[in-house]
Amino acid sequence: MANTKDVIKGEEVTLEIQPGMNILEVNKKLAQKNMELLRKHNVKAIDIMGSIGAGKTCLIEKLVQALKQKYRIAVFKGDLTTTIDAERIRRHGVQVITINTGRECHLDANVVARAVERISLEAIDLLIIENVGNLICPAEFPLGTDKRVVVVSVTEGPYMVVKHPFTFMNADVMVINKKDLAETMKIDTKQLEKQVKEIKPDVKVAVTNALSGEGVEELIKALEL
Ligand SMILES: Nc1nc2c(ncn2[C@@H]2O[C@H](COP(=O)(O)OP(=O)(O)OP(=O)(O)O)[C@@H](O)[C@H]2O)c(=O)[nH]1
Ligand SMILES: [Mg+2]
Repeated sequence: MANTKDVIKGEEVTLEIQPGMNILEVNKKLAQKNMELLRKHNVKAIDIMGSIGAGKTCLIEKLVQALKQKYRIAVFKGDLTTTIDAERIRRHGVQVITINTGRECHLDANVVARAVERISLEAIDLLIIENVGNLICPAEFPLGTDKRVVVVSVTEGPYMVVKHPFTFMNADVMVINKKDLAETMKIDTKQLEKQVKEIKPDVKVAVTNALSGEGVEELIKALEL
């Protein structure tokens, strides 16, 4: 079970917002501060976004397994109320902090700053953040990471890219996951790749099976890790 120190509850979180301040602007400033702090300590950080069940946690497990010899890793896991994913990731021997957001459908730079206070930045080189499962809300709230990843799975159908352009405009890497189910779902991953490149020409794309680990090396390259 998680130590209570490893769980941050949504109700503890307060954003210091003055009347008239724009919440997105405040978040941007806090994200900048997070980025400066992480860079000062040479910690690379990655924000992993994507819809519910797209395979974010499975991919993080595979990334941790592949990278834990090379980097000292910590993971922040955003979830409404549970610590289920945190337990899954913790099995791989890395420090995990759960950020329970309550009713919020995304993490923000403020809660991430709170979580950063609970880890020793001297003791890590890589911070992986699993955002709350949602393809829309997290995009508007940068956290101060070096890279932003959007995970989609072929089981979400053929239109998730064209229907959510704003999410992909903010992404450095798109993962098309569950490639083992592409044929059954009649999804052409090349078509999804073409669509995302029309929205964000420099986005990198990795096509993965997060259960077998196929494509994870491609993802690691796309993340420049
Ligand atoms: N067939 C197949 N199943 C997968 C793959 N990746 C993940 N799954 C399954 O999809 C389900 C959801 O995977 P998770 O990793 O929990 O997804 P998630 O995005 O973290 O979900 P939330 O945190 O709830 O938003 C699980 O049952 C996984 O076993 C894949 O590449 N292929
Ligand atoms: Mg998850």
